[in-house]
Amino acid sequence: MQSALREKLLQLFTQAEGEFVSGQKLSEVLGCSRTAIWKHIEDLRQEGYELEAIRRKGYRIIMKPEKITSNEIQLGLTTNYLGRTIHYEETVTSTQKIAHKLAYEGTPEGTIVVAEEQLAGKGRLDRAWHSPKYTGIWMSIILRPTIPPQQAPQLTLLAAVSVAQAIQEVTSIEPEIKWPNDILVRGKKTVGILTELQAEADRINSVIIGIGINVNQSNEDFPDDLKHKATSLSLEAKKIINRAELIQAILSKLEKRYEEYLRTGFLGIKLMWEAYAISIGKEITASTLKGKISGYAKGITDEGILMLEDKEGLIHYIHSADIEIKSAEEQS
Ligand code: BT5
Repeated sequence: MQSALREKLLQLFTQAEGEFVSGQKLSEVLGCSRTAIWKHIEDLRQEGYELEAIRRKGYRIIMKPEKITSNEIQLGLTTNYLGRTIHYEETVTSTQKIAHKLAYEGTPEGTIVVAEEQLAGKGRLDRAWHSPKYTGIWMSIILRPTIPPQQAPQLTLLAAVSVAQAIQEVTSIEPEIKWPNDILVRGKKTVGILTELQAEADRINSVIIGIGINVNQSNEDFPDDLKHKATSLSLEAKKIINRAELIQAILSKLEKRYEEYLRTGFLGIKLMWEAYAISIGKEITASTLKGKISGYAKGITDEGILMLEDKEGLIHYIHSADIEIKSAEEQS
């Protein structure tokens, strides 16, 4: 089905809020025959929409599919370019992999890749990201900022702020950010962000921001090794969350924050980030590729680098690490 027509049809059903829309009205508004409408309805059924048809009354929507469709993301999207090109797939190895290929081929800035399931979802340092079907948001976003490659880690913090703001807006949950890329709810990991680059020594070609969000998983959906340290928004908010709506909110916040960042620099993002930060002002251990350092997390620099003060009062500038926050009892 033509996507504009499909969008209009879904819009009519959405406006009807579960009430019947007559075949007559559908064919008038969409400008096609009633037989054509019937065919479009069949197409929607194929996609997993549950529609009821009653003679003389028309059609009504009973259930939208569990799937996120590109249309649902685009319907009501308020951005100028983020999410205006969508690559949606049912099952992928990793959305990052597809996004890398698209970026290399020159896809427009703001292109997103969204999948229902990842068979080889990636975390940092080749760790695995658990991405079961229909439950989460597994999304990669392609940006082409004109910033030096060394500043790219700032985009991880920018993305974390945008996702945290969107979560707060859509679910009323108050998330927390653990430097650099984790979003936690009540101390449990709910979101992971992976920023990857296609760059030359002094210029960025593309930044691929991978965002993984546990949205509607129940406790049983998590493997044993994650059960105690991960949670989903739905478990925390105690209701099912509309994934398409959350994607829209993320894209909207991210575009705003990104535009501000390109115009005015990192400082504004830093202030917003600090409002969510839980790892600052605490005793932490940072595991870096060079080894572990323990100390007091003083804050982040104006560039987004973590400052850790060790027992001797020496400040370590940490560009990338896994952070463990010492428990309340261990804090001195
Ligand atoms: C991250 O890595 O947190 C970045 C995750 C990025 C995932 C997105 S999904 C869309 C895009 N496509 C991809 O293939 N990836 C991106 P890191 O900080 O290294 O954390 C990884 C660790 O988090 C794992 O070793 C597990 O301990 C834990 N983990 C794995 N899956 C999880 C999940 N669903 N929820 C919470 N924790 C998880």
